[in-house]
Amino acid sequence: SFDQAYHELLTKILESGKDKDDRTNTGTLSIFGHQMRFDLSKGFPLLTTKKVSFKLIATELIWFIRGDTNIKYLLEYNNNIWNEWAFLKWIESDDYNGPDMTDFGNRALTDEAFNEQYQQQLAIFKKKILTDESFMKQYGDLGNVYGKQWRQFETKERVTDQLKDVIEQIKNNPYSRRHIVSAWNPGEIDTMALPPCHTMFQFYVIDNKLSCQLYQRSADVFLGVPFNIASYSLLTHLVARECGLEVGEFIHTFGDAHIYSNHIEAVKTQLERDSYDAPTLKINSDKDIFNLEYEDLEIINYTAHPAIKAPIAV
Ligand code: DHF
Ligand code: TMP
Repeated sequence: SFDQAYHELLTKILESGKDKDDRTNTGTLSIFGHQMRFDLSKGFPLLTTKKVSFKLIATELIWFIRGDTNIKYLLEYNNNIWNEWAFLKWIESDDYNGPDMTDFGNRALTDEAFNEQYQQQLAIFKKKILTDESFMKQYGDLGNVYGKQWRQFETKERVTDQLKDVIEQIKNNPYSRRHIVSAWNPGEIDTMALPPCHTMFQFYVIDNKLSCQLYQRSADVFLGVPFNIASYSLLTHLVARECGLEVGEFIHTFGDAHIYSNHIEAVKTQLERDSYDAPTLKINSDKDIFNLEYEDLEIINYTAHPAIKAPIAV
């Protein structure tokens, strides 16, 4: 099953990962270099050993495809996965004059009184993003993150719509070895709330099937990776459909693959569970990839064990 490849990665990190300090001061077990393969003709790889929200994954992917970088779109779908990184820019700005929120991610976990203050400030922030347009434009934006790089990668000479170009190339020149989209724009890294973790991907066509390989430079294997697998699998489906191809494989290649120290117990709980059959994806529309909406997508026959909560390292 699809869960098996994921469980093998978790087990490998538990067994052979090295203790490694990290930017967030959480601490990780880490390995460098790993690959998983998912045959998309066998179902859709949404994990079944813990419930993963397809809605959060699909709305985030459509947000990238739209070239959007402002969390307002996500909040309208009640998708909160990027809030912390927009909030961080807000509290570090001169316009913020509420209570001190320095290192809120770590302090919220250890100081209950602080956590209450933080939840309150975050709620105020979200409300302002949704109701105050000029605030939203300034503080809802994460900088030149994925959506910007996929659709408007800027170099000195020109602005490139990489996603549109790669789709044209797949249609007209399927056997090319240059079907690449890069989110890593070295000159713009310092403008981003978080430098891209899924750094670049490549498409490949054989036997009328489209495959996709992602290079992920840094992977939070418990929280981020279940989203990343499903997100790129969905992207492969959407691009294949756009190009009149069947789906082949999604190949997930990693640089630093880590388990945060405060996720270890959650990982052990998940590893004790048996998988269910994978669900399938249904696309209920013939809109093109750039106009498709979340409401056009459907996951069917999804049975999964309950979600497992764990704190995210900011
Ligand atoms: N930072 C870190 N440390 N790890 C990440 O995986 C990560 N991912 C980002 C941004 N920054 C990150 C964007 N993607 C969640 C999942 C993916 C994601 C951000 C957050 C997450 O918290 N998932 C939870 C619950 C989500 C919810 O229900 O709101 C989960 O249990 O899957
Ligand atoms: P880093 O920039 O210091 O590598 O931190 C980024 C963290 O976010 C790291 O734990 C990897 C994780 N991450 C994912 O695993 N998947 C994602 O899609 C994103 C955005 C982040």
